[in-house]
This record gives sequence, C-alpha cells and structure tokens, in this order.
Amino acid sequence: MTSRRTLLRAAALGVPAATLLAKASAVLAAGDHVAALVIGSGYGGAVTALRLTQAGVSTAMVEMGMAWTSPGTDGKIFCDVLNPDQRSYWLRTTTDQPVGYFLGVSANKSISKYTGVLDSEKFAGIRVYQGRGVGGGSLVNGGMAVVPRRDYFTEILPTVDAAAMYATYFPRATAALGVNAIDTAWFTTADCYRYARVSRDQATASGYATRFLDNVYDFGYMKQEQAGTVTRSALASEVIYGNNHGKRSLDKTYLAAAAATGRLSITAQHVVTAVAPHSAGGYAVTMNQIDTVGATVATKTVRADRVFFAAGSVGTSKLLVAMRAQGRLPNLPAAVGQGWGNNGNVMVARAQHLWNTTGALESGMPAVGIDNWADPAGPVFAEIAPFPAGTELWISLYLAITKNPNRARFAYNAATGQVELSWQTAQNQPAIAAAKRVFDTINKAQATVYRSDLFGTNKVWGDDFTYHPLGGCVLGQATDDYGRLPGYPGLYVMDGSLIPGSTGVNPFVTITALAERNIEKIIAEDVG
Ligand code: FAE
Repeated sequence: MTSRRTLLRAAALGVPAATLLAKASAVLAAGDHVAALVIGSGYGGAVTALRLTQAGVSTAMVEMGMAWTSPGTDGKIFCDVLNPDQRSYWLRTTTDQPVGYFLGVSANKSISKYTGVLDSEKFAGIRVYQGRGVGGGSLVNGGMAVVPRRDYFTEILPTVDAAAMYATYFPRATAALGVNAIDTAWFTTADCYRYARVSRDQATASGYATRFLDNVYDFGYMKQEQAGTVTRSALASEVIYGNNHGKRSLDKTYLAAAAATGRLSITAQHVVTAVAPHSAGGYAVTMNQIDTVGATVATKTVRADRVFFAAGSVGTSKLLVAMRAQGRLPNLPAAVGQGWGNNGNVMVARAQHLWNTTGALESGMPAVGIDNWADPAGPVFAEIAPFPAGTELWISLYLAITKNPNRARFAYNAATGQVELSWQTAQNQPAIAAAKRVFDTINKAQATVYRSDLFGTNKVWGDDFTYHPLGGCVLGQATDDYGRLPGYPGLYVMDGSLIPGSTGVNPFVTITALAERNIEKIIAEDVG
C-alpha cells in the first residue's frame, strides 16, 4: 500500500515520471561513499530502490544501459520491430530477432553499433534476451503480469511462506506495478486482438482451457489506439525494442516513486565489473563508464556500505561467479552460479487456413494464454504471442512455458576472463516434447500445420533462446532465505537469479513480489 500511496502522491503533485527520473539522474565519482548501492534497474533493483529510499536510506543505482529519455531524430525514444535501427540492440551490427527468419531466409538487417535496449546475449547453447536501460526488462517485455499458480510456487520455493506471498507480497507487487485487466467485452471485437481470438477459439475447440492475462500496458490507452484517438504504440508494432506510449514500465512506476523520495540517484551507462570488501568497511564497487558504442571512457571505484545485486539472473550470476573465481569474494557458496534454467521456454508457430485471417493489425501486448499446466503428462502454459508485421500473415505464434527440469551452471573461464553458461540446446528437448503434445493436438483438430520457416530453414521449434532467464543464485541455496549472501554481511541478491530456473508463468510478477518480501525483512533486520 505504501507504494501505491507514493505513486498517488507523485501523480497528485502532477510531476511526470520522466521529470522525477531526470532529477535522480547522476554520475557516481571515483571515491564516493554511499550507504546502499543497487546494481541494475530491473524489477529486483527497482523494488529495492523504492523500499530503501522510503526507509530513509540514500540509494545509488548503477545501470549499464542508457536512461531512455531522449528522442531520436524521428522524434521517438524507441524504434518499432518493423524498422529496427541502432536503438534496437545492445552493441550489435545486425539485428538478432527472436523470430529471425521468414520463408527460411534470415530476416535480420544491419544496424549501427550502439547501446540499444535489447540484448541478445549469446552463450554456447542459448541466446538470452534481456533489457538494457533504466528499467531493465520492463522496457522491452510484453508486459504480461501473471501471478504463478500457488501449488507450483510452493513446489519451486518451498521455504517461502506462500500464505504471506499470496496475501501480501503479490498484491503489493501488482498494485505498485500498475497491473490492469483487459476489458473482455472489448477484446471480443477489437481488430488488434483478432490473432488472439483465432488462436484462443482453436485451442478451446481442441479441448484446451484458455485465460486472459493481466498486463502493465494501459488497456485504456490501447482502446484509444484502436479507436484512432491517440498515438499508437502497442498497435504500431512497438514491443521488444521498447514502447513509446502506454506501457507502465518501471521508470514510470517503482523508479519514479523512488525518485520522488529525493533519495535515489541513478548512474546510467556504467557497467559494474567488481565487488570486493573495502579496507575501510563495506564494499569496493568498481565500474566502467561506457559511451554509446560500448567503449570504456572511465573506470572508477566507489565504496558502499551495502550492495544489492539486481543485475538479472545472468548479470548477477556472472558477476558473483567471477568474483569468487578471482578471489575477491572467495567464500561465496558453491551454489552461486548453479540452478539456472530458461523457464522451459520454447516458441512455435502454426500456419492458418486462408479463411482464418489473423489480421494485419496485431497488438504487441499478448492478452490470452493456453493453460494446460495441470496436465501431469507435460505442463504447458502458452502465451498467444503477436506477430505484428503490419500485414496479414495467417500465422499463429506461441511462447510456451513448460516444466523443463534441466538446469545449467555458470563457470569462470580463467583463460578468457569470461563467465560461461553450461546450457546445451539439447537440454530444451523436454520443453519441445511438452509443447508438441499441445500443438500437435491443436493442429490435428484444426487440420493445420506448423510453420517451419521462422526459426531457421526447416526448423519448427524456437528452442535456442529464452526471454526468461531464472536462477544462478537460488534462494535458500546460494543465499539465505531472504537473499543475503552468506559470509558477506551487507551483500544481497534481489533479482530473478533467486528463482530456481522456473516459475511456470511469465516471471516478472514473481520476481517483484519476492523482492518485496525480501527487502521488507532486510530493512527490518539489517538496516538500522
Ligand atoms: P532485469 O529486468 O533483467 O534487470 C537487470 C538490469 O541490470 C538490466 O537493466 C541490466 O542492464 C542491468 N545490468 C546487468 N549487468 C549489469 C552490470 N554488470 N552493471 C550494471 N548494470 C547491469 O532483471 N516477463 C513477464 O513477466 N512478462 C512478459 O510479458 C515478459 N516478456 C518479455 C519479453 C522480452 C522480449 C524479454 C527479454 C523478457 C520478457 N519477460 C517477461 C521477462 C522479464 O522482463 C524478466 O524476467 C525481468 O526483467 C527480470 O527482472 P530482473 O530484475 O531479474
């Protein structure tokens, strides 16, 4: 409730989120001493920043990506998926689209190297998509705000009091995130959700349950987009490279509220490279300030009494594994770097009959899922995903979340100085098998076929990338039951790395609620 009050207060003052954030914008200097330093500005980091600043703690946030506040030459902050330019990808010279092919031919294009908003981080057996910028994954994601099934939450995090999570922390998280429900009557007629209706009706006719999904995209705004009374965003093919309107990303919610306290500073375009005990107490945090082509322009070390790792599952795990291997945090437990999973992600598409048009106009924000999670033979929760190409394609696309039991670990390679991830593409076979049962059934019932031209040449399954990296510093294994790193008082893990590889639904609500639970405890017990 506190967060909602703060948000309302900020709104009542009439202060736009961008103004609040601009005031918080800062650049840490070498030798600075801060009470709390938060690495990363995604969900875990934003919750941490809001609750610490509300508790009176001055908090310095460090983010490797840009503060996405200035429009480009086209007057827009973000580009759309049909016209990707340098703003789309993190330090790449070609795009690396998740659906990277069309008719079996690469659909990627050349771009200038730039600190763009979406990173496709390549490991040996998987590409991991992550947001880069103030707001982390909230800038690029589909906004789906899904509370996990309670029985599955209990299964993955048995030491966490589920009653408290569902009574207190999930509601707190969804309120502060600005989650809203779609008007289901409007859904039945809106052109922009024709694609979802076609997929939903076919799933239902094939014997599967479907459900509407809440979102942080303002559905009221989307209605106006459909009516043609406001500038289009979700209806203008804006999603994975950012939304210029409508989306309540973290810079507009948690981070704006934290900035409104006057106690938050955000240092963007700084990559944290090392954390180690400081001789004077607390921790020395070393970072590289980078320019927009990723070149280091300064290296600085600051001192922090407490450090909150919120660099995401991959970012936090890589950093901690490197610190242990390099002897800077040598006593970190062996569990640091372990228990990583892809939330069972696999993508697939079906070709529709010519008479089953999916529509030229597709909202970039998914609103419906096929819920076959209760099936013991292979749980699947599949989001009906958009393919916002601006033209009729007769394609039904899905992101399936499955219960893939396989896990991987991060390891430091001393020869290269890089942290590697052991995941092999073949480890995604259980995800394919589970999704195949569902979509084979739908295809059979609807007399349709898979598209095999979108993830490669003759490749049905998008099995070699994920949007949902989870784990690497699992709660209760790599940390104590609240994210404290054992042996290092004042070091905490706050992000998706705490969740053991799977949450059965899209993960950001789980990450946010768990961070709310943990920071409440940490503030009560550790922060005096
Ligand atoms: P995250 O949001 O990734 O934030 C970590 C931040 O730390 C990033 O801003 C990094 O740039 C920054 N960082 C990393 N390393 C460093 C460093 N060394 N120094 C300084 N900064 C650093 O972490 N989830 C849903 O629930 N619903 C969806 O609809 C959905 N759609 C998605 C669509 C896409 C395309 C993608 C990529 C993800 C999607 N997700 C979705 C996943 C969701 O965004 C993700 O689980 C969360 O963003 C993870 O939150 P964290 O706080 O763990």
